[in-house]
Amino acid sequence: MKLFPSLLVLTALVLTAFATPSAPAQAQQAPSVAFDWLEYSGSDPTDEFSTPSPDEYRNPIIQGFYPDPSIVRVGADYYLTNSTFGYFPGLPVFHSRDLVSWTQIGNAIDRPDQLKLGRGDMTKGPFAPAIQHRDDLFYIVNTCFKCEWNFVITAKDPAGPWSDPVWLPDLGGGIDPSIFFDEDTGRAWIVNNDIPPGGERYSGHRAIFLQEFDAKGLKTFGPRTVILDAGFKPEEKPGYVEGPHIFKRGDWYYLTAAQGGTGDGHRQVILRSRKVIGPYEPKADNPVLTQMDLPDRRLLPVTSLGHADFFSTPKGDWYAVFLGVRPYKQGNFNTGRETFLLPVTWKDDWPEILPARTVVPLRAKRPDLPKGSAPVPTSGPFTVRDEFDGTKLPLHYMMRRAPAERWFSVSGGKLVIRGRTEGLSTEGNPSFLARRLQHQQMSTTTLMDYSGLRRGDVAGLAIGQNEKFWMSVQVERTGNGARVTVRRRAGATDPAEGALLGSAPLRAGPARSIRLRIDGSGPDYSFLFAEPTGGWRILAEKVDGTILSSTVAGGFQGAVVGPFVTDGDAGKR
Ligand code: 6LW
Repeated sequence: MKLFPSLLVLTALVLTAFATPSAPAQAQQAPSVAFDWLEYSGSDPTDEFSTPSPDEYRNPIIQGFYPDPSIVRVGADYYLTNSTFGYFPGLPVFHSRDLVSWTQIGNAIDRPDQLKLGRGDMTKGPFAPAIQHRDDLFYIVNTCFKCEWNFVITAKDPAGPWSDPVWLPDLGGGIDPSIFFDEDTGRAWIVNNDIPPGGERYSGHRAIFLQEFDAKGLKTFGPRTVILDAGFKPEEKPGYVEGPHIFKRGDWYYLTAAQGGTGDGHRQVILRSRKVIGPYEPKADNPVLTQMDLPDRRLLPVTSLGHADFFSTPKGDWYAVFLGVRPYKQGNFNTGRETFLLPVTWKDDWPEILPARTVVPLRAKRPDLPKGSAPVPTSGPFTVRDEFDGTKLPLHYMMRRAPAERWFSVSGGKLVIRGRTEGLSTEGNPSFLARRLQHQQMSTTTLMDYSGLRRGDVAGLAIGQNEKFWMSVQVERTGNGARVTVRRRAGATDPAEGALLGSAPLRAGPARSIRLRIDGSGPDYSFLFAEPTGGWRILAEKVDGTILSSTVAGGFQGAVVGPFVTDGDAGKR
């Protein structure tokens, strides 16, 4: 464990880190708090029977809020990206060579001016991205929901930098665009979801459109054609057909899409045609992937499977990545929608991922690929300790919405966060840096030096879904001392500073360091602290954490946990 620097060194460090021409005065005023390390440790009730043998892997392959996976193979390398909505940086890019160990190599949206994430609703932002590669160039097509809508970005190196967006106005108000490069014709196409011509015949009625794409000029052209109206069995009025991808195998073009919305009714369907523009004939026993046909009341369920992307290895083995959800109680899940992998088998030129009424396997045979490793685990029980060495924040940290100024630095083995009047309940960009919750049982701990806090300022550890649903354990500077508190906001009617669930005075004295801890187990959360000379003390326990599930908090995100600092000046936290 590292020791904190003296106050003098810390002040110098903060002034250097934030000495920008535009904000020198503010930098001297604002509370700055140093976090020495952050340790995240997690496990799941399924670990015992999902522990893979050496020739197996474990599902999900990327746990936590990593929804809508899209994957591309370039030679022996696989790249995968996910949705991030209102979080910044956005669109993580992962690399793997064995499809089991995944390493995040970048974020495709990592410059605040790339997308206008704005204020407000955290679901605003990049929806389901689709990654592709052609002629030494990587492409991501995506919808920035509520910004300027559909766009394409490109990069020579998937780790970045990625270009600024080029908008694709022809794609209309639809979502989930995806590029298909047709090897045989040299032509490129974009498929996406949109309201059908003539409007919805029922609520959630959507269609899949196809339009040709100029991959050099980065624009779509020619007619935009409906290739799937409503989805599989239109007579049953399926809702929200979305996440379409086209791929080719032999002489068949396959169109695959999710339908039923992204909740429990989510499922994957597949169709095929001899021509890219159709007509597409559906597989008779669709859906090709679902858990809807299993009993509702089952132990440790996985639900909502869908949004699949199909691909093959160099040897011709086929796989699909897709999203799934692991509820702990009554459909509540705090871990968001996660990335799964399963092999695809073929019969009569139709793919099968999971036979009907089959529970998604939490362990399966490893792909026949050289075994790799990842420095930061993404699956199974694990502990990740971020020491904040070097000058860069680990790639897995995010903040709410894009920053207008720089308010943190990594230096001297510490993460220093400058508090601003944006707090955990504002619809802007609070000084809160968080990593995803990846397990049903977890413990997150940090060591914090709060000597930079002034009266009214607050700093600590928070876990949340959005500005209306969060919980925290924190130090609050009072007139003549400091106290450690637990607060919780369970909706817009709760006070912006959160309802007080627990409080303890902190001992006076020169030591201003404290360890803070949040433990979660399914819906139950505990909040603890430890002063330098004492052991852990529980401030609040069995706190209802179902507010971290999107079934309560709304939206499509999963929970995130990490350090925050709020400037008490404006009383706006
Ligand atoms: C995404 C859609 C979906 O655009 O949910 O589950 C939406 N699938 O395809 C938000 O992630």
